[in-house]
Amino acid sequence: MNTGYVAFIGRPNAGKSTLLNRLVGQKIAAVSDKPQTTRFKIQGIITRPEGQVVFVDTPGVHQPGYELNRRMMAAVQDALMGVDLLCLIRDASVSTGNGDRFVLDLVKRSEKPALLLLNKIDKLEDKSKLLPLIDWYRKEYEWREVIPISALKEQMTDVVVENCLRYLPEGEPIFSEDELTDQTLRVLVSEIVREKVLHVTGDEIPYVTAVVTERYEEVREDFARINCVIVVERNTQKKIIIGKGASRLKEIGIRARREIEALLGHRCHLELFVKVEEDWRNREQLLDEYGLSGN
Ligand SMILES: Nc1nc2c(ncn2[C@@H]2O[C@H](COP(=O)(O)OP(=O)(O)OP(=O)(O)O)[C@@H](O)[C@H]2O)c(=O)[nH]1
Ligand SMILES: [Mg+2]
Repeated sequence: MNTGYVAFIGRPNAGKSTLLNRLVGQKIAAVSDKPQTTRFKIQGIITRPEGQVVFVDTPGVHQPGYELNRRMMAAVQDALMGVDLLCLIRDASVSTGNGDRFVLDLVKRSEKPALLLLNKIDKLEDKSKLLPLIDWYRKEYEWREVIPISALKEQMTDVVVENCLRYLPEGEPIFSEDELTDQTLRVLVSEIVREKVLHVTGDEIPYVTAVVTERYEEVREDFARINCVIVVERNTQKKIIIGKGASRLKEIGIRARREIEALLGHRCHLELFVKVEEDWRNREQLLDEYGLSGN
């Protein structure tokens, strides 16, 4: 049986986390149409009779501006080093840019076996547009396979699993069969809240928001009390998140609670606070506290 680690790497918004969630069959990574949604490594595990694959979702590759971003890129490097196989995930519906060259160079430098996954093919009316893209990438690296997929529509995702299993080394399973992720409930909860913040707010907020689960208490077997803190950098941003008459914060709370309850399989009380921490993205101690350690 084959077993091992497979890292997803690519530019922001390529669909890495969408694919992770689809393959595992459960929402474990936040997804949004805003870039830099993922901030740390997230493992998703699938176990089949033929073997076990531990997928490692990573932050989208970008130029670091803050200490937070530097740590996000350290997490990418860490994943590159620590896995048996890479999947470069490329949004096939956008044209090639410097960012793609940069990601490709990371793969080349790793010298690891890699699959090229051309994602979002559901957006391509004319599938022959894939051919020049495949040509371009084939000239640059010896891909074990090139697979056009749609993570969103779950097209060809089984083929991804088959091929990962094929190219992983022989070995015994690392995790037990019922384990789906390495993420704790607290982190899953805070990521659900952060995702809802991204969905409900506009373009400025994504980069300046962190969410921490400060209290998680199973009051009864079928009821939990949860407090999350939404951290922003300025008072104006706090106002945006709270909204008129707290309408936006309520909306975030309703959407997050719905998903948290589905995850837990029972009801919960979710309380949200918004807190201002100036320049938190550059403060090492706060980043450590928020679980953004970079490895
Ligand atoms: N049409 C289409 N949209 C997709 C597909 N896969 C992902 N998306 C969308 O692309 C956006 C980004 O998806 P994510 O999964 O968050 O992308 P990511 O690569 O994890 O992004 P970062 O975490 O920022 O690096 C979301 O709006 C997804 O719904 C796909 O196959 N087809
Ligand atoms: Mg992501």
